[in-house]
Amino acid sequence: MTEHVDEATYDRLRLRQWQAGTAQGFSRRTFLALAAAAAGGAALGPQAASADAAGPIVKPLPPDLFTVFGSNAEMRWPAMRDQGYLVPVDRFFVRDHTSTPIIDAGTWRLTVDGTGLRGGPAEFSLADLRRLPHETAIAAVECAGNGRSFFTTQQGQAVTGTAWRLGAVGVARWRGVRLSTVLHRAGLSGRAVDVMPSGLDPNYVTGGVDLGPVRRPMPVGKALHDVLLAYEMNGEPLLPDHGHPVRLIVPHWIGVSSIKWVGRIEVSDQPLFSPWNTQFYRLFGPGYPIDGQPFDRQVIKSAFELDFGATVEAGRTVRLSGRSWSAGGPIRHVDVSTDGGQRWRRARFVSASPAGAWQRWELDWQPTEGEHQLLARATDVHGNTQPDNARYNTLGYLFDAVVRHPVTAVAA
Ligand SMILES: Nc1nc2c(c(=O)[nH]1)N[C@H]1C(S)=C(S)[C@@H](COP(=O)(O)O)O[C@H]1N2
Ligand SMILES: [Mo]
Repeated sequence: MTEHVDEATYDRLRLRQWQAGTAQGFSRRTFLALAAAAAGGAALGPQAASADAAGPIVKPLPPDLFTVFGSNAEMRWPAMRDQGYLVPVDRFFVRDHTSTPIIDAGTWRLTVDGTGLRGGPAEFSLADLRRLPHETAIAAVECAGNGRSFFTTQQGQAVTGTAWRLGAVGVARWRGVRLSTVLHRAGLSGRAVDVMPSGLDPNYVTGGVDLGPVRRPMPVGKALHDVLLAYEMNGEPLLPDHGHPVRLIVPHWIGVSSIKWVGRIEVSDQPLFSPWNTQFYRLFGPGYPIDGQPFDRQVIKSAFELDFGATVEAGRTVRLSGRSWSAGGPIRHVDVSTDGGQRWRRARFVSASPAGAWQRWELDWQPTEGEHQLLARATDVHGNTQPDNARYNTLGYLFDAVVRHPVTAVAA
């Protein structure tokens, strides 16, 4: 069966194929026509989707747990302070391109079709999937734009898209069937190259153009390697907002790969493209190729379990806590500064991280009265570490730099 090529090789190859105009599904010509149309009208960009007045997200979004941006809601980090390893579903971030659909699990079907199958389309009901061997995996889902607002507030750079702080990430225990099991049942052929799941949520319309259902391809090697078709999150059926009845979980890849409300999976013997790996989710900007640099993997980040601008008590020991995570591998160590980056101390790990999805840590601190800047810098087992500055790209993806976190210590 096809080997699991590394993402860099896959991305380089797809960029060349895209530039050569050999794109199935969404051609470079369509892309250029759209870009020209958009130049005369509304700006292109994921933020352009209008938020539905009826409320695009179904679950409650209490202000102590979430900051809401239209059809997106980020978790407020203090909500994790007294929690265990997993993010409870009531505070897990939501990112909808349009709105959460309500899907009847009884009539839902998954269609698998395309030139990468030996025969015709295959259909699966939820009961069919539940009868197949199941697996559980603890994995993070993180939006590629998590941390985007710091390009502006910390680096003074203009970016478009939802102004996330650091709460567009969550770790959960997912249960479902391996995508490889379903693809083999559907008659996967040895000629299959790409696999593209699409969602059943409303089509994404931006700049007056209907871009169709949210969908994004991956190489067959990744699809067979570690991808799950999940129907449970933290031991319960998925909530509507998180993809009920079935979503993909694509470990280590940017959140948009983990298609929610999956209804169709196209398997192709040709490279596939969609707006979500061409006009969005590419790195554009000075120093990147004109057509954008494709990418799939997340980077490395850290967050304090504290609000930005939080108030703490001066003169007493404050237990700082936080989490760090890297798509490159488990975290090896985390260094924390409480004085704007002059002196650094190593944080102590809170329990092991068997799943490797993220690492909890803490550090005691005795603040003096006044304003302080907290910083946390993680390093993973492969030596990936957080830089002082994230590499600029106009859509504001992959912010990996150390974030400056202001707090005020006041006398009791
Ligand atoms: N069908 C569909 N799948 C989707 C999306 C969407 O809008 N529609 N959003 C994607 C993006 S950009 C992210 S970051 C994750 C968010 O998953 P969550 O809402 O469960 O946290 O879902 C992804 N899957
Ligand atoms: Mo995302």
